[in-house]
Amino acid sequence: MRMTFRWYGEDDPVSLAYIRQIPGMDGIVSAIYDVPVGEIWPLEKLQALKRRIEGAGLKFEVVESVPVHEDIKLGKPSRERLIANYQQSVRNCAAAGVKVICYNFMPVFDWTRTEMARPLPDGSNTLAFDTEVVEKIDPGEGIALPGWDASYRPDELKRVLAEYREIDEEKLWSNLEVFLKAVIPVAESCGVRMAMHPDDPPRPIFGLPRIIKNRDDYLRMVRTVDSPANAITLCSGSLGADPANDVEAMVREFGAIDRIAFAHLRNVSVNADGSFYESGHLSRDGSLDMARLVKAYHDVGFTGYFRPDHGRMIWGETGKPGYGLYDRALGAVYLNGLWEAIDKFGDARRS
Ligand code: DNO
Repeated sequence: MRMTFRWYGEDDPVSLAYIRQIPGMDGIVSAIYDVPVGEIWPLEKLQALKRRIEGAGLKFEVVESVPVHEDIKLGKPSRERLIANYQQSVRNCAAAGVKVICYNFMPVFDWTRTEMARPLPDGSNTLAFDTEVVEKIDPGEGIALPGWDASYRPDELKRVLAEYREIDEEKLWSNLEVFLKAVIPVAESCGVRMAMHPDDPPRPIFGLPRIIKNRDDYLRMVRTVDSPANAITLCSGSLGADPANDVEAMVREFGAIDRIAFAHLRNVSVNADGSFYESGHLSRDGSLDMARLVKAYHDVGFTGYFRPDHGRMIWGETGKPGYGLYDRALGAVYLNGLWEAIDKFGDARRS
């Protein structure tokens, strides 16, 4: 297991120098943020990012994310050019030493929350999702939710949502299949693993289809193109937001066939109606047993990348919701602590 930390580039209020000081920190997860979605990530930019990160004493082997253009998900004719661009971005990432590319196939919205700073009893605040609030929203009337990709103007959002009226889950699957069949062989040939992030939360929202929500979806995905390069970003917090998902069993099943390339580890406190808030990382703080999860990774001999996922805002820190320094650093240390204890004292030891 290699411990990594997400860094949003020069605009990130958290500095590489501080990240370096987190005990056990090995690498940075980052992206090129100033290239429009669908265009090729230039090799020079990737190399400059790599130099910057390595100059701070950290590795740069994981990208999160190379975004997939909506036209690819919609299966429009322009996807041919866009997929060719994506293939070139994958090659360029590989040429810059990247080993894993995290991506997702969620229509229109990436992760969705209804609150960016819900106060918790201990004085910290955190990201939260209230099912009732989301159910009351009529996307046709505009969506005023914090945090989601604000790159759409209201009229554009209406247009893209209208385009998705034609796309049901099966259509989205067939568009994913086209994408995987084109991109995975390229990734495989240049030594990169594509790692699909689950839908967050793992259910359809705003009437849009969502197809990477649970074990069966991932099984279908990995079977679509049988290659080690067709891999998973197993995000415990996203999948754990559906109490029906047995996240530990997923780690064991997909870990055993070596299809997990990247693990996002965070805890969530989930209600029966699917509402949740992002708790501290410890097992006792949320609905997931983090020790059992880490044990499962250890048992399957996981050699990929871990990252502590979102943290709460603690100790008065302000910044990008979910991506402050302090609570994520605590998460990293906790996860490293669990790993070391299991490594030394666990019954299913592996080297
Ligand atoms: C949120 C992240 C997601 C994730 C993408 C992966 O904080 O987990 O935005 O990076 O869905 O493509």
